Amino acid sequence: VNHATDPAGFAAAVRRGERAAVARCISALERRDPDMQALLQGLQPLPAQAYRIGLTGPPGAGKSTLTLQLVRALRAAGGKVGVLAVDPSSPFSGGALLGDRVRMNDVAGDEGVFIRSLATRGALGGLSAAVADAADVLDAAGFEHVLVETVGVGQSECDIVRLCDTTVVVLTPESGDEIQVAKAGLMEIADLFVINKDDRPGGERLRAALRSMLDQARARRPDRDWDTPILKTTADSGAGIADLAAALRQHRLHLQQHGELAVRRRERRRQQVVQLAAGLLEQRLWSPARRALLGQSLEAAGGEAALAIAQRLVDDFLSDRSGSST
Ligand SMILES: Nc1nc2c(ncn2[C@@H]2O[C@H](COP(=O)(O)OP(=O)(O)O)[C@@H](O)[C@H]2O)c(=O)[nH]1
Ligand SMILES: [Mg+2]
Repeated sequence: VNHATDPAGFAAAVRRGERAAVARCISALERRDPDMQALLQGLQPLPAQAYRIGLTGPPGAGKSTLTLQLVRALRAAGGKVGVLAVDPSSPFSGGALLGDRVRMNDVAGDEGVFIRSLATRGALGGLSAAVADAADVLDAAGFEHVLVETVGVGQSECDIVRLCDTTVVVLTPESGDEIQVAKAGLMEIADLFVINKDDRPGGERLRAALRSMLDQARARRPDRDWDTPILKTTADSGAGIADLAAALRQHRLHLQQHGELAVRRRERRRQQVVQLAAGLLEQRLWSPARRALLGQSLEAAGGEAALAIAQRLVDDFLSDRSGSST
């Protein structure tokens, strides 16, 4: 089924969870295909059943390995599991982690598991919008869990994390992580901490450091009634994964019982709309005519202030709205 010639049939195939259709749908959204609005429209209303779990942390912390172990654990409880990996350093392929010695053949051959790497940047709404849309596609296709892996270093990664219901921050006993945590503001976004590579020394020291930082944060925000757990895992061997899966279930329950899940999801939609609106505006602003105008302004001698040029371009855009769409 082709989404251009038979949009309704294509949407139905996605909803039935047909893998090829799901994959092509996500690819189209990743490219920010011109048809994507119609594509997404065909998937409405979303079941809103997919629980989104974000895993973030420094490169090499073991997020991908941990993700695959979690896929296994979640699959054991039934329900389909999708993975969206936004980590160019450790790409997935066919359900396996490329270049990794952990072979997960049970995951790779499992029809109930869908794994995709995403890497598009700069398109409409940015990478986080593409990830949000891909998660919606998996939701429409009947996935119960969507795991989102992202390298936790910058603003765009934090945006992606905010798309999730539960956020796991993955660290390792190696020194310096706790400073990164404080700097990157990961303290605020973590619902759960995982100290991975617990086969190495230093895990207890990091746990104590995190605990004291969490206690300080708690003193500042006494309204937060979720006591952020700090778990230890060895993703390579699978040690601690069952406890992590249990903690994730607990956090989900906590959000549901406190009405916070609905609040988070509403906030997520708000962010999605705000980002998309900004993207749409930007597309309209940079029409060929205005790009030419920008070029001319920069060519013109005189060292005009950048803000003045920007102001003129925006004024031109605003006065142009009612006329032809140049
Ligand atoms: N020693 C040890 N190595 C691990 C553990 N978990 C993952 N690794 C290894 O760490 C490396 C990076 O793992 P990866 O999952 O790609 O990390 P990511 O960059 O955070 O996704 C790989 O070689 C893994 O095999 C662990 O618990 N202990
Ligand atoms: Mg990775």
